[in-house]
Amino acid sequence: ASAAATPSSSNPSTIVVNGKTYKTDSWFNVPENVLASTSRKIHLQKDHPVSITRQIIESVFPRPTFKSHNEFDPVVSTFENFDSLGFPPDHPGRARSDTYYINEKTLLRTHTSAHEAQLFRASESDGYLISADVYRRDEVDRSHYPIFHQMEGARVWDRTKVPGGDVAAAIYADLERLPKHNVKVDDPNPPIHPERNPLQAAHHSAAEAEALAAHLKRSLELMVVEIFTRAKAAAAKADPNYVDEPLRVRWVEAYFPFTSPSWELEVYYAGDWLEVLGCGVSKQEILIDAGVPNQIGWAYGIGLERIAMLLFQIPDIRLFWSKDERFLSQFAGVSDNLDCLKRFVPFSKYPACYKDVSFWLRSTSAAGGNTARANAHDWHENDLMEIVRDVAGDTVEDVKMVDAFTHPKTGRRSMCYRINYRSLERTLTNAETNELHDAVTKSLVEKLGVEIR
Ligand code: FA5
Ligand code: MG
Repeated sequence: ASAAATPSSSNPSTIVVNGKTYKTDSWFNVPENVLASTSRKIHLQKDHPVSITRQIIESVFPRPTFKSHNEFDPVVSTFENFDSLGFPPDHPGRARSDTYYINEKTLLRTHTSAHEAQLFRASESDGYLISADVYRRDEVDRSHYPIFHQMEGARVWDRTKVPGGDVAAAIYADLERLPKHNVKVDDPNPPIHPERNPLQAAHHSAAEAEALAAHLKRSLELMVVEIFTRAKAAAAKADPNYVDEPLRVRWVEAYFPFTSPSWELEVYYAGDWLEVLGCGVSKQEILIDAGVPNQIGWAYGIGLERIAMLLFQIPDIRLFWSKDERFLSQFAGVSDNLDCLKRFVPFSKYPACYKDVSFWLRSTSAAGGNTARANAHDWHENDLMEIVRDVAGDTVEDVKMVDAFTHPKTGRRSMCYRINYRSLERTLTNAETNELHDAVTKSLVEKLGVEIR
């Protein structure tokens, strides 16, 4: 029910992802640069910081309890990505303004949770990990990119297989076997809240849900402790005067259609709380649908770039996609020896060049046809973000709205965005930046039908 950035007239009728061919239809909205990145697999590239981060987290969730799956294809069905997880039909995540569709029933996964049902069904181990590239139409800035990586983790217990049939006691016994840590954790809310974060009363006793919550939280706290211990060691090696700030983490209540109760874990970093993962007690319907009704368990989804940025002090998410040796060579040898981790040393930044673009949105009556037409009623900022990315690629550092107003007489809406052009690889010439900006402006007019002011 929303605008696609690409007019259907210019869409290819089939596309190829990782060697497989897919038919497109009017839902297709994947730009070339995003399609091209589906083959990069940087989470598996030796000595790449995303891959190193994956290895460190995997070490906290070891075999044989956890089995890793790192090669799942990014193309999944709407059923796998949404329906199997209980997303309602009108959930905003399904909109074409937020998600990359290949056709009406096929998309680039927006999260690793798309593979939960199949692995619960396979039931090969007591737990699993999935690391993979995920895709979202999103804003453009230092911490957001249309492709990033997640690691999913899940752990289950089978009621019929635990000693004495007391699954809560079995979970607490496993919790006792986990290491302890002495990091300060803020967790002010009760594990279960009747309205805000409810127990699945039809399926779990409060004692079971509390046992799962305690095991889940300790497991993820240990993961963060592992990351920060390594980050601190690397920082101290780089700077003998390094004074470490004590790690602070907190649990906040959250909502996901496929867990209840649910939480997010935040880490205090550079003066602010940063969300690093979402998690919760798996909805029992998913396990029942997967044919394992006797199992109960927890699941989490973590952003690997967010963790890698903390671990290596990497300031800009675009760097993960760089093929520049000044970036990649800094991590050489780490995949084979996680203890020789080094902090990232930024290379000099090239100058930024700011350009504004101001335009009127089309009035609603002028909008029509099947192509995307940005009128005030149907304006999706992500459409603009994607056009900027599509034209200017990684030479755009960020895009910010600097002004918006509605004309008091005509009712037309005007917007102004400021685009920061900066290459990670060289100084852009003024002529070059102007050319890019002209191309962005032209594309905004063509694809969104805006009128430049
Ligand atoms: C999810 O994607 C859920 N599937 C997580 C989950 C799994 C919950 C299992 C419960 C059980 P969310 O959209 O919040 O949730 O993303 C999870 C993490 O991915 C975030 O905490 C963040 O670390 C990372 N992330 C999300 N969006 C971006 C982005 N645009 N760029 C980089 N990292 C992101
Ligand atoms: Mg979130």
